[in-house]
Amino acid sequence: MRSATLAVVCACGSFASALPPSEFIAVPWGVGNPADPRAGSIGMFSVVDGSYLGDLVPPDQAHIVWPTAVAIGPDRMVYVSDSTADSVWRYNLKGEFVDRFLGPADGLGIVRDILLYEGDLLVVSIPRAPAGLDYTLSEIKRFGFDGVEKAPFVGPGTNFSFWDMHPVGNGDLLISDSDSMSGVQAGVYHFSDDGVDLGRIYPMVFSTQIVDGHEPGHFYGYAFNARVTEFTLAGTIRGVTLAGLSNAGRGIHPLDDGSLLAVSYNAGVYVHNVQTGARIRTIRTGFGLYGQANRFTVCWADLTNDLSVDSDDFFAFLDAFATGDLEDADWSGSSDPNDPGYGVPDGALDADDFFYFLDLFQLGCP
Ligand SMILES: [Ca+2]
Ligand SMILES: [Ca+2]
Repeated sequence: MRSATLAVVCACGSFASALPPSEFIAVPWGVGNPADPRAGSIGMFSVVDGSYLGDLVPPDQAHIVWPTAVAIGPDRMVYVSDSTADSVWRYNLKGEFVDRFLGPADGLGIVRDILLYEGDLLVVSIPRAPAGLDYTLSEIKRFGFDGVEKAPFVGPGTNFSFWDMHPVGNGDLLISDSDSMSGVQAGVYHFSDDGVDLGRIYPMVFSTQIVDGHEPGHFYGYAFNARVTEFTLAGTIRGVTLAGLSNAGRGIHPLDDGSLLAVSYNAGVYVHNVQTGARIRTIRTGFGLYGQANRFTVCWADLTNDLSVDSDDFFAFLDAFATGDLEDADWSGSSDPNDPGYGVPDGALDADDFFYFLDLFQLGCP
């Protein structure tokens, strides 16, 4: 259920001392180790080599517990599914908490995945039952970005243990079924754009994320046992187990340098050779309750939200600045890229915001 008011809190720490990247892979990090200074954040990682670039959402101990996926809506808002809170949290692009967009009052159980789909938000919801999960009522719900629920993409009654959803390109989705406790055989399935099961492509227990492969028309499916399967809609091609990530695979994403960003739910973020499985780089370590890896492109200064950065956005900023609109005009507490307050909203409008917005403006749209 959407909150009627917008709560704006300090975004201290969000992409300080650097401009945010226009293209990045977002990986949510839960509070598996609450003492970790980055617990409860959404990190941004390089699409080229997986290096850590800063936070899309700074550490937020009040909300993110065990995040599963990130989506950026057509409204320039950041959506984070949380499997412990049975909720979808909403943040603005400055990393400030906005509200609980969806929660138990909207009929959500454990939320394993969210996906921006044809202007709506798809939500994998597995109801909680006294004895555990209730797969007889599992479904893929569908909501407009006004928070109004629509007819589900897949309604209850399939007994699927849905986990990840990935678009094929024609409206169809690849959807993983994580286990066979419901009687449905675990694996990666192909669903039509009207939510009909077209069959299993390959069997796999706890298949946690499906992404595009490096080669067009190919996909990678990841599983809890750190196994990466390369496949097409017609079937599997090859598989490799990522070294050193046994029994903890949570998310993957192809990198532009040909390697693979790998996310372990309890052990960190790494870069692996997708041919051999060998570990190439360690990006982040530690017990974190990590989620899936999703790639985004953001035009930061596009205040008019038309996927172009031009004079309209500059005048929109000036209007917001002149009317004291902190939401659109307060971006920074410093104009010095070396200052920790650079890129961190400070609740005040002054020349720092003007010069920081100019820096964002120069980034344009990639
Ligand atoms: Ca614009
Ligand atoms: Ca400011």
